[in-house]
Amino acid sequence: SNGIERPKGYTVSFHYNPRVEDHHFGGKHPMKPWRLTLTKQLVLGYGLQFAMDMWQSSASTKVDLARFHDVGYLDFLQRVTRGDEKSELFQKFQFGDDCPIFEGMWEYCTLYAGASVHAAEKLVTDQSDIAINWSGGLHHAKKMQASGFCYINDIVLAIQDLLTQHPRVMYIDIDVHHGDGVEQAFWSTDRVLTLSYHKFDYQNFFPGTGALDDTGPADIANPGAHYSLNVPLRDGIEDMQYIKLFHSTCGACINHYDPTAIVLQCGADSLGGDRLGKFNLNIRAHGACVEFVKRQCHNRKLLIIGGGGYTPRNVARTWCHETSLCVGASLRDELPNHIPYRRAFETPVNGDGRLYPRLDNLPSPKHHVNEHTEEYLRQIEENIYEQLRYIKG
Ligand code: ZLM
Ligand code: CA
Ligand code: ZN
Repeated sequence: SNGIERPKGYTVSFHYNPRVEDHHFGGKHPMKPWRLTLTKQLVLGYGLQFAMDMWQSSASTKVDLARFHDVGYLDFLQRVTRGDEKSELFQKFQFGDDCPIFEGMWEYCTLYAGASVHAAEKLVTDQSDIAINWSGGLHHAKKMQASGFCYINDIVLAIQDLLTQHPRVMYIDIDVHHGDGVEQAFWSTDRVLTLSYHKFDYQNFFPGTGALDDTGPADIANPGAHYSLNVPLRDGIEDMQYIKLFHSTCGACINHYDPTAIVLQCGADSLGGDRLGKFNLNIRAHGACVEFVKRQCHNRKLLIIGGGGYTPRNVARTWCHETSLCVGASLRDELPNHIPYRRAFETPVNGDGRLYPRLDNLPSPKHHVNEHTEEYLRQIEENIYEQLRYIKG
């Protein structure tokens, strides 16, 4: 088994359905479910399946999805076909270039949601301590609105399941975009604390929400006021800065809020060289966040989900690395020889057949000038500590 063993003292489960990866958003759309094929090939190539419970999850039913989503919206999502782009409901539910109608869309949505719900169920029934679904993490979807490549909010559904057993769930989001759909869904409860790290540039970077002082509707009658925390960043943040900021702010939040379950959205568009992202992170820095959260979870359940990530070979590298962190294995830098899509990783510009090429100084798509001063980062830290004073411990 390649020297990969099951972790001692805890169980990791991997939730996946291969049918999810065959869907296409069409033409040049940046979201490529095929990145999940690459991820799986690396995970299997390194033998990580021997360290986890591997589950083939089934599709969510409409009844499952209706625990969060509007039934009229679900009916449309299920029935709409290409050619309906001119319809009134297409407009109403905010479909468009970001969220196109494509063949098999309903199956795609129910499969990625099904895997998150199944993962949450394994945690709730104590069959698993860390559950992974790389096909989920679609954090922008709203109750009755598609948004930012997301149609169904699998994260909200999974958190709802965790809430049946857990008094406090913390949601952490390291995708380069703001986790607005999850934040909004739990705006009025103090049983979910959301914390998103993202590039923020109002009107110039999607979705434009998640400023430092966006902490939920500050209504004295709202128990959820102050339970949405945001870390707005600029372009080009680097490994050490991000890790330091993540450790201090996320660590303080976990200590203070003391959740019994944590959901970590691991969007890989915060890596350097991402087609849409603006940060300069390397794979190990992104992974350091996962490792840090895992280390806080000796007596907590942990749900690990995917999200964005638009340079498929690096998405696959990162999520394979993070799977290895979950099971406590270390992987060699030289990629396995016999993986089906080895060519996608092989040329110098594709990372030279290595698992951990440097991503922060790539000429393509582009290097981002670092706009973060130490003073800016210090102010964010202070602000987060200040906001924790409004949150019950
Ligand atoms: N136009 N095609 C992150 C979601 C980011 C909104 C600007 C659409 C794109 C992008 C789509 C082929 C997550 C916006 C963009 C063009 C209004 C966004 C289709 C290129 C293409 O070539 C493209 C025809 C498309 C979309 C770029 N869209 C880049 N950024 C964002 C949404 C999702 O990672 O957080 C979680 C999975 N949308 O900026 C526009 C304002 C629509
Ligand atoms: Ca984020
Ligand atoms: Zn994103």
